[in-house]
Amino acid sequence: MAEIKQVLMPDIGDSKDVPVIEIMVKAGDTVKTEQPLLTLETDKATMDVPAPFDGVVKNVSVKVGDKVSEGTLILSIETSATETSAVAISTTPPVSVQETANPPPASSVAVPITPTHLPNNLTSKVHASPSIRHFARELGIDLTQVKGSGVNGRITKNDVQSFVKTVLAQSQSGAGGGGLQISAMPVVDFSKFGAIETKPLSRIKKLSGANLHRNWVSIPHITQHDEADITEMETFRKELGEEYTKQGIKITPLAFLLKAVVTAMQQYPDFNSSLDTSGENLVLKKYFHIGVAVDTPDGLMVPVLRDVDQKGIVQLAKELGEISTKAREKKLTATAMQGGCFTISSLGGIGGTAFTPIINAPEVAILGVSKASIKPVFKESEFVPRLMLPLSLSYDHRVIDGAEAVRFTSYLSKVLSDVRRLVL
Ligand code: CAO
Repeated sequence: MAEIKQVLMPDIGDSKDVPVIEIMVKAGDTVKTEQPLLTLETDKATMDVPAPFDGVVKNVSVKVGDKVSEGTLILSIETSATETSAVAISTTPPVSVQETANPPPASSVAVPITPTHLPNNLTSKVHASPSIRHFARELGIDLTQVKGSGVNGRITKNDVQSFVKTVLAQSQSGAGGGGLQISAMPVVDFSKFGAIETKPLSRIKKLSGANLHRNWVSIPHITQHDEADITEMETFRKELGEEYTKQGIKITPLAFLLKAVVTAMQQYPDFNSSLDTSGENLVLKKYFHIGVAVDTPDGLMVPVLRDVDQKGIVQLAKELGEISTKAREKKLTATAMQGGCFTISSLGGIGGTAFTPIINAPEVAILGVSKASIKPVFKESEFVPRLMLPLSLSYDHRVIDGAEAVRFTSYLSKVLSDVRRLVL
């Protein structure tokens, strides 16, 4: 049969009129033996008063700020039939809680108070009960980071839970991640300084933004700049252009770049790899699918050209035209953007002298291309005008060393300077 039992304050040594600083239960709560009911604070320690047995709290007789001494009624608990019979044998008179230092007689069901001693000088910035400290330890929370909302800045369970929620929300919103401690962006009311208008980001920008951010913060990027003398390549390209324009194929420097990049990847196979999930092995790919960044009105898209090693310049130029049109008309399928080994981002049709492209993970490198321009180059004792193409190779420094990167760009530059090498 269920029975209602009173829980009284036990002997707490010399301390009298000890303030209750936190109450963890309320009427109706089911409690288990040793579950903390409330916390007291003497001038030397904070103590949790645990439940002496399982049951349901019927009534809490104290409130935060009340002062309790030995014998004060704390609360009453309704025990279940099984519990009652077990307790009945061992309890006379009403159940009380006692300190560990003063073990209860065998016939009692007394449960020890669990004290945490404060430093002698009371300079500890953290005010939290043992149960809260235990809770925080389980979650790996450093309590010095948590702001207490209880009496005298005491940290409550709610404070710890709110702290965890805030940290999670920050990492999900991209404010940090992977253990990075990044302070939140300042919130600025721009309208205080002048007229403004709010324009939502496109769906593509939102999706690619999250990936770009992840790649930027999680990959140690280095960008190697170089330039290639494409004077002869350009003469050849123009000759081809005259021939193929009639067939509706536009041959831009990018078709040559695709082919030259693959030749360099064959020479330096680490550029055609990805780190496996353990981060301890490289997965080397034997195929050559190259992604091309395409600027569309809705944002950047990266369709992938398959088996570039098996295709000629004209075929690549044709496919380039097709995929960029599809991208701009939003007709690309998800599959068309998968499986890339390396990416080329060409801004050469627009301008610029160099930039630092962001690696398209899990690839390990990306080639940025800026606008070719005629420059004086010192050759055989005189300056001659040459068409120079700026190259910016960003690479994952966990996989590729600086020396290998500059060997890659030097090789690429050599191939572009003499495109006959593409057929070797
Ligand atoms: N130097 C000088 N001229 C160049 C050049 C270069 N590196 N690359 C292209 N050009 C020329 C082309 O020959 C063409 O000239 P003509 O019309 O006189 O023949 C003109 O610039 C325009 O070329 P294009 O841009 O139409 O073609 P492309 O093959 O070079 O590029 C594509 C195709 C889809 C990659 C490009 O249109 C594009 O979208 N680029 C932007 C990519 C991007 O946004 N990257 C940024 C990623 S980081 O945010």
